[in-house]
Amino acid sequence: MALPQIDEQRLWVNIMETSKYGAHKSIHGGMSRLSLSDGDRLVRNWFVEKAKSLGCEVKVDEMGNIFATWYGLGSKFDASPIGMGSHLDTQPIGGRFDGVLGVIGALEVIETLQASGVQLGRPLTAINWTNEEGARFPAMCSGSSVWADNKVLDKFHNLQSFTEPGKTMRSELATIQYLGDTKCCHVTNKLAAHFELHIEQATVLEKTGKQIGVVTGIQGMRWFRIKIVGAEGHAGSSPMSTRVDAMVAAAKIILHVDETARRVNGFGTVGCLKPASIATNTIVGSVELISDFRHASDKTLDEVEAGLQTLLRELEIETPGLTTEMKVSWLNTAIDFHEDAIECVEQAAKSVCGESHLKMISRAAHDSAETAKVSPTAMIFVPSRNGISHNPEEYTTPKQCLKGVQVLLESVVAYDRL
Ligand code: HGY
Ligand code: MN
Ligand code: MN
Repeated sequence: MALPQIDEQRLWVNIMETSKYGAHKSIHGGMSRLSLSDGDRLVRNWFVEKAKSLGCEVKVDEMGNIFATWYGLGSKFDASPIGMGSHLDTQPIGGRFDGVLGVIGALEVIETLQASGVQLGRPLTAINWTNEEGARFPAMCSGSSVWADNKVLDKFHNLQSFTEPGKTMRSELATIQYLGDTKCCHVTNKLAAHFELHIEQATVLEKTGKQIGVVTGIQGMRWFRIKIVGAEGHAGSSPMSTRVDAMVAAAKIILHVDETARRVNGFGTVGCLKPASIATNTIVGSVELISDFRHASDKTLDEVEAGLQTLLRELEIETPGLTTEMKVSWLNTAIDFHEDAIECVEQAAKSVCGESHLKMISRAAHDSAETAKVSPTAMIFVPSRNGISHNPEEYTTPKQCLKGVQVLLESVVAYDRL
């Protein structure tokens, strides 16, 4: 029986529908839908209502992860479902496709299969993972991390907002955990497999002219959270020779991260910088920053971490009175996905677009790095225009979205038939 085709128009309308929820940060239609914000609450409610309209059973767990399960024709109630997950939260000035395509695509797969009468042995679950971005609460993939290992629940519940004193994931979850009449409950981490459709957020597919990325793994990453303590002082009368300027130390760290990344052919960024004071005429007494560093080799990441520790010691020696402290606030080792799940994606890609697919690793991190710890997992990429993401200009065409969701549908069916 030929597999049903995704409805391009309905898919696009639903992707654009999510853009209504959250603040538009630019005329380009960029999105700002921080995790557990009002915009996130609204889009979650929309997702739950849509899933219920498809006859899905909807559950919300202690991290606010939403699981919408469809028991299709022939699926056994006791069979572990095949998950299709991603995230609806965005960066503070983000795009409209990062994460969204995977969540909307999952609903589209369920709706398309429902109408086709295709027999499936397993239920299908569309998943919205909480706080994938880690932009508001600085640790990525919070929801999927706790799903994969419930022992870290308290750690993530106690995550403090980086910019809103007193706000924690727990306090914000308390305001949104119950979506309509959907009750919060513990959802076991039993998925037969997890497939995530996502935009590539780089230019490999565009440069090679391929339509689909068969993603075989994700590079490693670490977030180094560094606190620098110096001393406030008068900008006009404090001699340069006796200053303990935390901002100058921060600047040296930022440059070190950039130079190191270029040297080891990695990816180094400081996107979070929080001085204790913001005043033109006062020397900054303390600064907190978080560096995001990524590389395909965990050994290189170890060396980068050691290099940063050495730099901090040097800064303390050259500036008497300065103290520093570094913690790793987020870490994912380089991860390989599962052969059988990759096989299903490759088979689906061939069916949808012939040879126009490419095996590749992901530079960006995803919830699939967490699900891969407990379930066979693989990912599907579609191109990003000029590789732009975490930016209002993020764009993928309706046709490219369609191809990706069709591959998601056919990957899921292929896995179900293994
Ligand atoms: O940071 C990442 O790689 C993901 O887009 N949150
Ligand atoms: Mn993402
Ligand atoms: Mn992202």
